[in-house]
Amino acid sequence: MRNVPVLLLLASASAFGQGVDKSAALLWYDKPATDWEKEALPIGNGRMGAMIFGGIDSERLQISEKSLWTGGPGSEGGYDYGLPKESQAPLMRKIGKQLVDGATLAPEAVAGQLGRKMHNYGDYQSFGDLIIERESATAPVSNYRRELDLFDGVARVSFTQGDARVEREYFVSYPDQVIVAHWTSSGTQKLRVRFAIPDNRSIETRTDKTRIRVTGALRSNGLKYAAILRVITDCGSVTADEYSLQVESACPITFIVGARTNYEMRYPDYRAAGVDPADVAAAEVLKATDARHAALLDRHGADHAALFGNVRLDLKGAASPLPTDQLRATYGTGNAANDRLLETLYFNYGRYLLIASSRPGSLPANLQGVWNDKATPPWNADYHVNINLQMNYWPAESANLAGTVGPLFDFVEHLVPPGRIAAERYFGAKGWTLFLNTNAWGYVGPIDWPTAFWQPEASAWLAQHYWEHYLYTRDAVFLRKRAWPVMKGAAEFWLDALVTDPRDGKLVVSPSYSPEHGPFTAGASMSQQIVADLFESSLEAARNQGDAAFAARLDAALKKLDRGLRVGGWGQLQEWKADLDDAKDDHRHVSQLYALHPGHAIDPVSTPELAAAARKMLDARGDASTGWSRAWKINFWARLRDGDRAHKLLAGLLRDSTLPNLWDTHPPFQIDGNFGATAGMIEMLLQSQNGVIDILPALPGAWPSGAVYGIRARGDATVSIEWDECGVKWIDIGTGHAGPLTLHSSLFEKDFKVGVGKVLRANPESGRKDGRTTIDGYPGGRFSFLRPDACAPP
Ligand code: FUC
Repeated sequence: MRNVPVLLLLASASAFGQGVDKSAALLWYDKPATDWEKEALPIGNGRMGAMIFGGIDSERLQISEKSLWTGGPGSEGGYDYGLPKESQAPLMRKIGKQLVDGATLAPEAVAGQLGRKMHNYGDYQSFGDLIIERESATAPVSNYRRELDLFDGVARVSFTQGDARVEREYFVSYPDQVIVAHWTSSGTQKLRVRFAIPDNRSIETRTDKTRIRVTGALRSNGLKYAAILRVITDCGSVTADEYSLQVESACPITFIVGARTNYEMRYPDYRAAGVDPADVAAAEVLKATDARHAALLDRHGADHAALFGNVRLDLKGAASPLPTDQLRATYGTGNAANDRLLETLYFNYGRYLLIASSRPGSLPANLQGVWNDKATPPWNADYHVNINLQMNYWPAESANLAGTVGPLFDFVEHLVPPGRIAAERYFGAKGWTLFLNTNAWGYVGPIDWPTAFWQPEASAWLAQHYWEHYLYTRDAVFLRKRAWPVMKGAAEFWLDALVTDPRDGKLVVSPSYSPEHGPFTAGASMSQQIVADLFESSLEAARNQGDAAFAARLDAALKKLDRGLRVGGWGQLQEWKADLDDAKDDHRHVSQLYALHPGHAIDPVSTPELAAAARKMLDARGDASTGWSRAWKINFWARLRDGDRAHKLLAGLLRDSTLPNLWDTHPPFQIDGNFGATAGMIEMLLQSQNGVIDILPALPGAWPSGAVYGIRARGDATVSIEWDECGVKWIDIGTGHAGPLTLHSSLFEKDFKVGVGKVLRANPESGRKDGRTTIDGYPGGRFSFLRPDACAPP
């Protein structure tokens, strides 16, 4: 077979990141936002967030800073991290005994004994608003446009009024740690700018020439905050009164905002000793002022592109003249190319949102990412760890955004010291754990909401994120220094806390509760599956770390562990150890499918009966649900290799659980669904959970041709795929480590060409029926595979 010219290979590879259809990375609207939740557009740098309304005469930048939380240490009446003084272990054992032999307890009965009233738990706060008002003009406004450019990480507002063309730009810089607004107009701008700060804190405002400085402390806990604004313009004048600045200028006007608190993510006091947040913010604003707008924009653009530009998805959507709210409102009404545009945009938005809400140096993305406009947001805008925080980070590895995962690991590690006390006080166990939800203040105890207070498997589930990071990166230093201690602590906890089930002598979790559903029992499926997952990965990690004694303990426990995988009377994957499932129940949690996703014990190839039972359960629960639940189901169906059904769930999410600004709604707005769906779309295109890199495992009919570049597979591989109506036509794998990688694709079932480095040749293994081929990866390795024939669809 003749060699295919090298050029072919490069032609595909060079398309990466080039010639991208801008409309798939642009949210845009033809009117200002009036509703924070549904319409305003989010920008952020992980630590700070701002919502842009795009008002014509009055612009509102609603600002958040991740650490501004009420409650916690310093609160009146004290704070105990959810930890009782007395040991609850005897009570726990008593309740465990009440659950033997298949007995059940109502959640209310358990919460009445083990629940704990939230005391100074606190809420994530709005930092305040920056209000910029202009002297209003009477001429009518035309050509209004408000947009969010996902490629640049910049929001823009523009319009024409009379002779004046007005252009405004907004971004939050990670390298410079400031919010930047840049206003230009072809006429003179007369503006007044001020902060509007919520009244649950002390507020001291000082103005000085071109600067406003607001400082104070939350009444709740004394946490100090500071916001500083600097206005820069090269001509005209800036004057200050008591609370605001007046600007009159025919030159561009730049607004630079710094916002800080004296929070430090460190148990138990959570305060940065000796740090005045006003000094930190002032230094940041000063540095940014010296840098000027163009340099700030450049640095921000380069920083954002270094993450966002790693991946490109092309579903062959068509550029549309419709603004994003109308594109969404008309989704699914017959224009397939528009639908694919929205799907691609939604995928890009998920990646954008993670970059904007999770960067090293601050808390992880909470229930609302980093954006919040309330003093008492839904669920405190906290960290729920029975699905929500985990879901936030599902796309971090696969969507090539490993640079966003650091805050999760910093957060989890800081929970270990109080988590050790929780393990000891509640269970009399070693290791560490926490329950259903946590805050910025190391809350590790249960709360008292009967149907949502119990999930001691949270530490095990979070520890799996460390293992996954290792699988994706093969970073041995990370495994040794960060992953292993956290995993070992979580595994130690369950080695101590598991009990023997007299029914069959197996090790079970008891009391055990399937998230937010059903009664308390011993050995609910999800509990068992999470512990099994943790023990298996910890066993591998222990061997890798040469910890033979611990490996032996895990090995012994695994042999006796109930795996939580049972097929019940109507063919369903059971939620509990006893067959209690109601086929008519459509509860949003389908926790018993943890083993299908994010776990990997259920797999249509190696465990077809369990996969069929999972399908049965999903069919019974139905496709309609709340935002994050639909997002999880995209992942489930992708893992079942049913691309059309996964797509149906995605379509339902876009139609029924997505707001005009493309935020996921539970309702209310909850960002996990954005992230879960982005991860699910990758699961449709690439999977690697069971030792095989599976190319297009669940491609839906709705995506007949397309391409994805730069997504990640376990084994430290970066994967690009192009496909058309005849199937896969090109695969490119970049490898980061030495070692074999097994690939699966329909491409390998027929003759194909392979290029290692730069040379393409016919592959000796061509035509393998099982569609598998193996490559020997190496650092900096590059392997390409090409279908030799052009596509001639019937
Ligand atoms: C979990 C879910 C709820 C909600 C809450 C924030 O407890 O069961 O539906 O999403 O998190």
